[in-house]
Amino acid sequence: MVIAAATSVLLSLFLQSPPSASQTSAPQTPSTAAPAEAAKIPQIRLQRLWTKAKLTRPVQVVARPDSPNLLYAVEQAGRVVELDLSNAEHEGRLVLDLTGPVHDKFNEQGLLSLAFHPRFAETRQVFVWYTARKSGKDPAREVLARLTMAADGTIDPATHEVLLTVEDPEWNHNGGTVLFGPDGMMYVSSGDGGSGNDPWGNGQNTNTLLGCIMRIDVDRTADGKLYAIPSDNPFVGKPAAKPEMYAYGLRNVWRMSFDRKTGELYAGDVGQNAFEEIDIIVKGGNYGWRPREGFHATNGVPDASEASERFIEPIAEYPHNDGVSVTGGFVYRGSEYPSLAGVYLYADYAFGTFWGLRAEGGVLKSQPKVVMTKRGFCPASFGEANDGTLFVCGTSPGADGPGMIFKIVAAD
Ligand SMILES: [Ca+2]
Ligand SMILES: [Ca+2]
Repeated sequence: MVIAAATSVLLSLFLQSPPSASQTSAPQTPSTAAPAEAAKIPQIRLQRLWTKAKLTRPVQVVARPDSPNLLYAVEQAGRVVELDLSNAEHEGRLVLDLTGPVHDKFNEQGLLSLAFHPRFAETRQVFVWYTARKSGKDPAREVLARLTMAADGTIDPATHEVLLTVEDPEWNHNGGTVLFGPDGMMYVSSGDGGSGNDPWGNGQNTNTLLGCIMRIDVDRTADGKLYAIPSDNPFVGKPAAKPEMYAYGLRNVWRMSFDRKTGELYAGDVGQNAFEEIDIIVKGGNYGWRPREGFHATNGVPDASEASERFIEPIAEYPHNDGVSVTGGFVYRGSEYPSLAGVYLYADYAFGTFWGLRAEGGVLKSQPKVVMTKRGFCPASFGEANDGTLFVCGTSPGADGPGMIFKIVAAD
């Protein structure tokens, strides 16, 4: 999936003895800690759901906006499985098989994300982001597509309409999350194209849709496309820039989410060989890749020795002693666990370490704290129910084991 390293390297990582909690140091950041009470971050534990559901490589779990109980597991190969929160015995129901157009030959390829339209009850629209193979005149690419859910809850692949494609030179770094913001716009994260160390310079190139976060309006059409560009997008009318672009300088934002209380967009940007980072994405922001990785200059790139006004620094990072592939999560806004309120949870896909932090206005208020470690579990994605309950899905043991979904529970 979103591993920075090749699978063989990942396997060697699993064979190393994992770092102990005492070795897991908090990132060095210039922020000062908030008062102790505000800074408290509880430990969490995971409560397994749907043990009878057979899931293969679930990479996302998404709530349906018009239902309190229906969740959808996105399987990387291209299937979507409906699960009912009111039925612990639920075995899951296959509602979409998109394995035809989806290409998932390599680890980071496949059906990567799904989003329901914010007015889903009215539109019945769902959106997907996936990798597609080179075919005829079509290059290898990422595809953003729209489908329509039928009254019986299934999605006919024949309703598939392609909104946007991004040509992609390599199998790795394909983004990507598709989701809607509080402004009703769609946001999509892409990867820098792939290989290693961004050999094409896509991260700093505003004239490609690789290495960025896009923002589009899927409720309008314009210029012969099935979407429109919001007039206040930061690169509208600028030379040598894509008007879809909202923020750039990103290596591979695998998972991102909006804080439903503050409207802030949190993104986990997967690092190269040294640091994983959490960013708060703002309009027009340049997040530094490839000159910077986490809070650090990268080797061999001029003019990157210190942060400049060109770059927005992350709010948190962790070094590759502590993990190698960040899975961005959610800010907890549910009511069931008041101690978790306002905590942003995220994890490392390879190490199974979970952290919590608190931030306000783009500034870190509580240093990241390890809130749980589940070795051998690969947390691919977090998910959020309509009531703010958080979930995490992934595979265990290793990347090819059975797929599992857990509810996140505050342990203290
Ligand atoms: Ca790629
Ligand atoms: Ca960065």
